[in-house]
Order: sequence, then structure tokens, then C-alpha cells
Amino acid sequence: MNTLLEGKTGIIFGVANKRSIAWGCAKSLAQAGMRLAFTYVDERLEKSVRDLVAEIPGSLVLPCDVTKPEEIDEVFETVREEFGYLDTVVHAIAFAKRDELQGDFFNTTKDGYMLAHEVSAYSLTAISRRALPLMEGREGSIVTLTYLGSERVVPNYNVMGIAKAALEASVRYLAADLGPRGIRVNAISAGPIRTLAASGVKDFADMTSHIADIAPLRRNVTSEEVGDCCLFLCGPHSRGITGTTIFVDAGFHIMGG
Ligand code: NAD
Ligand code: 0WE
Repeated sequence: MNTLLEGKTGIIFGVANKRSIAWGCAKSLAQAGMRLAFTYVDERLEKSVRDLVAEIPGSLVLPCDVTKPEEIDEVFETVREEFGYLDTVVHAIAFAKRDELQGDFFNTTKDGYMLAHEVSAYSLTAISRRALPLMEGREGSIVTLTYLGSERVVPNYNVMGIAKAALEASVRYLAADLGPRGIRVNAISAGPIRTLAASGVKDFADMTSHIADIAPLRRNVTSEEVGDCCLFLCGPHSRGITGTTIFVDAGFHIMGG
């Protein structure tokens, strides 16, 4: 436990279970003394999230499916009542239909394209707009999670790559809007981590072993390492950084062969 973020509050979107990158972020922020609210997407995940969050006393747990605007409204209304203000938002949400994450990208359906963008990209803007009144003038920080598939072709990542490109562009536009109001916005581009969202991804084990062969650090990364970067981006040490993407990928993205 340290006191770096004592008296600060944050909300974390995207905890599903203990392997979630969002949970890695939660542990780092809670360790620094931040009071946290968590959202879960549906009843199927409620118990899993409540059981985990019991490890961090004083936390709020609220339902939020980002495809339902009234649920996002309700989350921020409750945070306003319970916390009164907000210093941090962690956005660690992505979804595409399983069918869209295999085979040729050109077969992406309009519905599949729209859904992936709604959940994985637009939600950052929808959340940031509602967070603004609670965060204004507090030197707050918004952090989202992205992946290299936004700028390079990663087989099967398909429509998620397009959605992550939109997410990263959203980070830049939001940073420009919110900077004058004292709020920073950044993305962390994580290397592959075996989470629920990665389970069932074809050839995932081959991808991670390739990274361990090629990346400068000759290994993969953990959600705790991503969480510590999130801690940096939410705290005073990153006060000069906004609108950017930081890679937590053992250096893999710099390699050309
Ligand atoms: P995860 O499955 O633990 O988290 C994804 C979360 O998205 C889940 O909690 C899920 O409930 C939530 N979600 C899905 N649809 C939603 C909706 N409609 N409304 C609200 N929440 C919804 O997996 P993760 O790997 O921890 O993913 C977190 C973030 O990290 C995602 O943005 C993902 O793209 C990104 N990321 C993951 C990796 C990886 O290899 N695991 C690498 C880089 C970036
Ligand atoms: O962003 C992600 C995960 C995105 C994701 C994964 C799933 C699988 C299950 C979004 N939606 C779904 N929907 C499902 O039904 N990552 C960065 C992890 C990931 O996913 C891949 C990867 C990597 C890496 C998919 C194909 C290729 C590589």
C-alpha cells in the first residue's frame, strides 16, 4: 500500500474475472489508495465481479452494458451521489462477434462492424462525455486499452483492428477537447495476454510463443505490468502526457524481423 492516489476516485469498466486486464489496473490503483467503482456487463458476470471486488473494501459495483445509454447514465449518476467527483476512468472493454474474428476480413457484416465499433470504440466517447462534469478541473486521467492490430495486420483480428484504430483516433480527439479542462486521455497498447477475451482465439498460444522468441524482452507481458502503466498514467508522474499510446508489449512492436 502507498499513498500516491489517496483521496482520489476512479471507475473501472471491463472486469470480468481475475485474469482481466482491468483487474490488473484495479489492483495497481487500489494499492496506491484510490477508491474505486466497478461495472459488470450482465448478470452472468455479476457474482464473479462482486467476489473479486470484495478484496477491495469500500468499492462500488454497478451494472453497465455500454450498448444501453441509460445504463451508462445511471452509472455516472450513482458515482456522483456516492463519490461526488472522479479522477480516473479506465476503459477496458472490447467485443466483436466470434464469427468476425476468423477468416477473411472482407466478409465482415455491417451488423458485426457496427457492434464491434459501438462496444469497442464509441463507448470511450460515450463514457468520457458523462465523466466530464465529475472530472473537470481535477487533473484527471482517462485510460483505454488497445492492441497492435490497429496499425498492423494481425491475422483474424479483423474488424477489431478497425475498431481499435477508431479508438486510438478517439483518444487523440478526446485529449484535444479535454486537455483545456484538465483531463488527460491516453491508451495502453498491451501485448497478448490470456484473458477471457483471448480465450478461444485461434492460434493464441502460437502468437504468444512467437512474441517470446522475437520481443526485445524475450517474453510476454502480464496484466499486472499493464496495471502499473495504468497507475503511471493516472498519477502525477505522467502529468505532461496526453493523447498518446504507450506500448506495454515487451518491445515487440519495434521489431521488423
Ligand atoms: P476481458 O474479457 O477480461 O475483458 C473484456 C471486458 O469487456 C469484459 O469484462 C466484458 O464484460 C466487457 N464487455 C464486453 N462487451 C461489453 C458491453 N457491451 N458493455 C460493457 N462491457 C462489455 O479481456 P481483456 O483482454 O482484459 O480485455 C480488456 C481490454 O484489453 C479490451 O479492450 C481488449 O481489446 C484489450 N486488450 C487485450 C489484449 C489481450 O491480449 N488480452 C491485448 C491488448 C488489448
Ligand atoms: O482485443 C482483444 C480481444 C478482442 C475480442 C475477443 C473476443 C473473443 C471472443 C473481442 N471480442 C471477442 N468476442 C468473442 O466472442 N485482444 C487484443 C486479444 C486478441 O484477440 C484476437 C487476437 C488477440 C491478440 C483475435 C484474433 C487474433 C488475435
